[in-house]
Amino acid sequence: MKPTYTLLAFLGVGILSAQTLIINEVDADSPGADTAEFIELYSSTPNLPLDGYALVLFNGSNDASYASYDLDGHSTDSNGYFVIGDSGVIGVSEILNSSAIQNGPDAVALYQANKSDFPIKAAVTTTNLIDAVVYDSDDADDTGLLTGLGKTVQYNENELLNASNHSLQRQLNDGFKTGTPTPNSGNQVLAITAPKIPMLHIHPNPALNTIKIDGLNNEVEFSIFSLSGHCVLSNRTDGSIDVSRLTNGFYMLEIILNEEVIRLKLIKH
Ligand SMILES: [Ca+2]
Ligand SMILES: [Ca+2]
Ligand SMILES: [Ca+2]
Ligand SMILES: [Ca+2]
Repeated sequence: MKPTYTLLAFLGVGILSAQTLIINEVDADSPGADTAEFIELYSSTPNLPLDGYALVLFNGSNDASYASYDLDGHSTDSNGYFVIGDSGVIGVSEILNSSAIQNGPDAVALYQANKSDFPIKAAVTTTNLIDAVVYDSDDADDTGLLTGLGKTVQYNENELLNASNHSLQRQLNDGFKTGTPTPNSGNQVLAITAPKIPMLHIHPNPALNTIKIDGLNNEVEFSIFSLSGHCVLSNRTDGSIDVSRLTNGFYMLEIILNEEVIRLKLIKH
């Protein structure tokens, strides 16, 4: 029966190496006095017990913890979701304490650990780290949090200038995008991608007539797409683009650089 053992060994490796529990959505800034904040976890296995896991909130100002929660006794639901948040949030299973979720630059991290391992002001660490999200609301990247949690991308909850009504939602490609919150249910498939290569910047943005692309050293192909996905402008550029003919609104500027597609949000006004 050697083939069976080989198959089982293969499946075993697959199951062990797959990430079974992730941070799926973060809503740190909610309307008014921030009383609808939440963090959503997701397990590919339904009803996954959360014994042995702890959720830790890190403060970007000192790269140390400001709150931690033991998840023992909880489990994800039949769809794989678990929500910790304010009392009015749909599907909430664990209520946040008064320190709530800071609006960034801060981080949310999931550990195989106990709350007692992370007293207030415990330093960021990758030891026993399962998943982490570093986020902000129009703030500069916090290298202390990113490095301390082994991450390279910080996500902006205010990416579409609506942080209080949007949450950060994990997408299939593993990045986060912003949209109307979906606590305890599947994330939206969202069209606007947060810039993943931070060395390219558009200015001015919002733009009136001409935009300049900082960080571009050679001529590249570009396309500008409307929110509905229509290409409204396409050409080559060495750094400036005339956008005066675009109607006001949100666009996505797509640049092909070194065979990589870079997407940047553009607002025309
Ligand atoms: Ca929000
Ligand atoms: Ca910091
Ligand atoms: Ca908040
Ligand atoms: Ca969700």
